[in-house]
Amino acid sequence: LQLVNALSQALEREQLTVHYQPQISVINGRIVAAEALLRWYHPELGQVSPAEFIPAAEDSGLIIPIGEWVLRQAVRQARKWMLDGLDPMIIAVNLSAVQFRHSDLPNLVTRILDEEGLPAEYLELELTEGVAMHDTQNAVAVMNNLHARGVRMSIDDFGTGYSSLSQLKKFRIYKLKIDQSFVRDISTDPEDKAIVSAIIHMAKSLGLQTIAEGVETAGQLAFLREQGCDEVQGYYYSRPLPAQQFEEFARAKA
Ligand code: G
Ligand code: G
Ligand code: MN
Ligand code: NA
Repeated sequence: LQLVNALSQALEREQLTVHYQPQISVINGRIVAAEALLRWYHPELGQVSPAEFIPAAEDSGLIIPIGEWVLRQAVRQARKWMLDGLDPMIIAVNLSAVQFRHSDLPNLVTRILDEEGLPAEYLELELTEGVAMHDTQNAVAVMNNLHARGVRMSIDDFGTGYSSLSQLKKFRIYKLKIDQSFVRDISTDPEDKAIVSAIIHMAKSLGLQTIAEGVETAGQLAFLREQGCDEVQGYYYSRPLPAQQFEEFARAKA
């Protein structure tokens, strides 16, 4: 409850910020996208991880205003980078289950894109497997709606949930994000190698892109490249950065 009370004031007290982590093409090393990751600094609690406060935000309903704020910040930032002449890139925003099931989501997304002036094809929404697989029928309808509005969708933390191939086929997604728990030991663990390789090949045969999360070493990158993984994200390239630092990183890389 203390956490929820503090969180309910976080927006107006300007304690929330958004950091950005690059997603890099394996083929040419360019930044193809930036994932928006929420950060909360509370004067007494210190830095609180979203892994801790997102569940509380979902239970209390605070995720609706907070999620809207993150979406707007991220879309605004992407538009600003575009105007400032950075190479075009996609902005990826995490959606919680509660936001995804909220009936206003498709209209909200369109409204924010219009108001901030970002073409829909530059926005990607990351959904966890659990979100997509819970109430599949509704999930398919919402995805069709968002897809018709031109927004991309990806499946986050892929491999940790229970998606069946038949369900995956129905979803309007274009990318699978391979969970970092499988990526961590791919240089040494034969089972993780097999899992990651299988995900990449399955995705290819379904016409989906793949990105590996939590890439920290050159060895991991080499294996992923050899398997044909399209993109990588992780500390090997960059931690999530404040907007200004992300921009400097992007300019130095271009
Ligand atoms: O960035 P970090 O590793 O601390 O994030 C921890 C978890 O919080 C991750 O699962 C990430 O997807 C989630 N997260 C970060 N930002 C957001 C956000 O804006 N919305 C939602 N729903 N989840 C987020
Ligand atoms: O669940 P989601 O994939 O949205 O969460 C991404 C989380 O992973 C973020 O909190 C981010 O800070 C974290 N992260 C990003 N890159 C790395 C990495 O290379 N290693 C580790 N351990 N965590 C990472
Ligand atoms: Mn994510
Ligand atoms: Na993930």
